[in-house]
Amino acid sequence: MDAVKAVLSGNRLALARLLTQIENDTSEGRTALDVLFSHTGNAHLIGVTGAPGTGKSSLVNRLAHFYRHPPGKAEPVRVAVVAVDPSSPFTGGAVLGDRIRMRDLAGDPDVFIRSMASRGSLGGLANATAGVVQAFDAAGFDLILIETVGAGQAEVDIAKLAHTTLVIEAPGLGDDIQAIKAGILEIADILVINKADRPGVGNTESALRGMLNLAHPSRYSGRFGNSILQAEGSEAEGEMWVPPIQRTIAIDGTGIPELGALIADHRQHLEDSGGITRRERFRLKSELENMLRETLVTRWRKEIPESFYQELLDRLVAREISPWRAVEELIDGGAQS
Ligand SMILES: Nc1nc2c(ncn2[C@@H]2O[C@H](COP(=O)(O)OP(=O)(O)OP(=O)(O)O)[C@@H](O)[C@H]2O)c(=O)[nH]1
Ligand SMILES: [Mg+2]
Repeated sequence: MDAVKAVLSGNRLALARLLTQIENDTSEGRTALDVLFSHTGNAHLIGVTGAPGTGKSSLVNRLAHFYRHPPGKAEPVRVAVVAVDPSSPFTGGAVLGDRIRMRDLAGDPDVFIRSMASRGSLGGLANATAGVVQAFDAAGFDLILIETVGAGQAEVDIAKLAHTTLVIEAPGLGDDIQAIKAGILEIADILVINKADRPGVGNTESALRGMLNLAHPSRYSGRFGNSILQAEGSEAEGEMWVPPIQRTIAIDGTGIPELGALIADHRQHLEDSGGITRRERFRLKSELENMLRETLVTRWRKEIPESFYQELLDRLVAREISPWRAVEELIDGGAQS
């Protein structure tokens, strides 16, 4: 396949075209991913998540710069950015963020930035994001930064997609404690307090430390770090990683080298502890399951006549049948038609 060859040899236009195919879930895109998959597994995937406006895009921009112009004698690496915005199909916020970044990183052939349009279900978006990440990985990008906004399932899905998850907080988002959800702490490998130039940064940091201690009372007994992965038994004792807290100011770059060093530390930790292998297995398992779920539902939905579905929904609303009964009838109905 010429398109695949072009992508593997670093052709940006071919890559851009492929990303569109993947996003639209075309058969061409799927075929390409089939071939490309054996070329993946080299990139370090970094999730960047947090509440709207905390400075995720600005930080991602700074980090991309840092990796392109590393301190000392370190070699620059190739960086891809995926901006996912499942919550706001209309604002075009992701696109605007792109333009800001484009201005800074424009013309660098080893940086590629892609915004994911919000369409279809969350599951569809997660699948498309996973596909885009695979394409970047196969195309030889060393680091892939994945930005998502919001608080909820999207963050959890990102944590499953990434090797290292950064959770971004900022001072002055109303009540400090309110802005910091325990759930989001659980997915964090590194906690970033951005906008450290703003008043209240000390309060935010102590609130975070308090939450960390509350969420993980057995902090030094091995139950710490990314607890989603731990819940799956994917991280064993002795792999303890205590999520560090780093202050940053994305507008002037303060704290970015330190953040870069923490990301490298986490990567090293995953490699030293063997956690990277377990994380990869868990990552691919959740990708597989998400895809399976999405595919089964889509396939089944095509087999069910819309009128039959609506009729059952009517009966459900009228309390004539229970949801469980409705599911059974829908599945049987699908089998009969
Ligand atoms: N004072 C200050 N402002 C910042 C800092 N980082 C980002 N900002 C500003 O905060 C605003 C939001 O920054 P973004 O980088 O777009 O934040 P975001 O989290 O990507 O926003 P969404 O993608 O919309 O959720 C912009 O006006 C930035 O210039 C910082 O460290 N200090
Ligand atoms: Mg943003």
